[in-house]
Amino acid sequence: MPDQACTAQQLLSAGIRTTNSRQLYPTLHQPADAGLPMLVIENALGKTVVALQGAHVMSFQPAGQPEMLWISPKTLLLDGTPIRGGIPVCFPQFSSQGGLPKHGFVRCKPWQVTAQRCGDDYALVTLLTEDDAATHALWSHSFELELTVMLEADTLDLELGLSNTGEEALSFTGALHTYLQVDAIENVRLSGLCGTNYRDSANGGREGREAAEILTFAGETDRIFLGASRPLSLNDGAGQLGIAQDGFTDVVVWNPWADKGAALADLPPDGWRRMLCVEAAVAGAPLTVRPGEEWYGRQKLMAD
Ligand code: TA6
Repeated sequence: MPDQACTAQQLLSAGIRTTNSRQLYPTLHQPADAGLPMLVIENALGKTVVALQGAHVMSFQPAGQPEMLWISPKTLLLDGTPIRGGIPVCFPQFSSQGGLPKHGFVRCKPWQVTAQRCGDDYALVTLLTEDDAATHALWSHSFELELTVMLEADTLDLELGLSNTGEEALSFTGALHTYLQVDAIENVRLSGLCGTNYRDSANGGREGREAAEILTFAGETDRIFLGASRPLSLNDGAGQLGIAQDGFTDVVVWNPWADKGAALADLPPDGWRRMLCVEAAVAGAPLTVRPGEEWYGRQKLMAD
């Protein structure tokens, strides 16, 4: 079927619907919480869920396979509060690399749905956020930021698009801060980063070059792999996931491990054992987008 906007009937058969987080995640609310609006794509290809707050992908479950993303059972789905897990969109600042709120401000902002499309072998939704009075109070630039979430057979394809709609050049860092669900972190093997230079955020920003053919995990890990562009493969003993990216300059790999994990109020005591963040990022150095120009970054998760 050619690429096209869906009619209401086609949306229904493509399994695209809106709901409230209270229906999907009843345990992640206090009794008085109103819940957050969520978009669900659920059809023969599998399932993905996207919160309108932050265009935050909550779930990716290919047909016949387990859930690929990890959501903390202690996160609260509350207006204006970052969600722990899934795929936070971090923009226009990665982590604490500047004076903005950590990981920028779009992860707590409401986004609007601008497109819903489907074909025989895909279904997608596009969400948009842009500058407003609240963002101008923090950051002077005018921008449009779009995330397209496309479900295909065994694959989730995320494309982040930035337009500079202002009169001045803007510089940004950011990430798709993907929390992958793993069986047990001690059994995880991640390949594709050998020979890549990194900055070790868990070690005062010390620089090094990755010598291991396969990364394994035995303690806190928080590394920015600079200029990493090869596809990655993650194996946790229970399954395998391919991870590819484009446009993003770096890969960030993060697990807080037990001590730092215990300091995070929205992580359960053993939460750190069940997750690994493999992030498509612009974190080594900011990128600049001139007035009227655009930038695109993509991360693809491919289940075997
Ligand atoms: O991407 C890694 C990182 O910057 C870590 O240093 C860690 O702080 C993590 O993100 C989570 O950040 P958050 O603000 O969501 O707790």
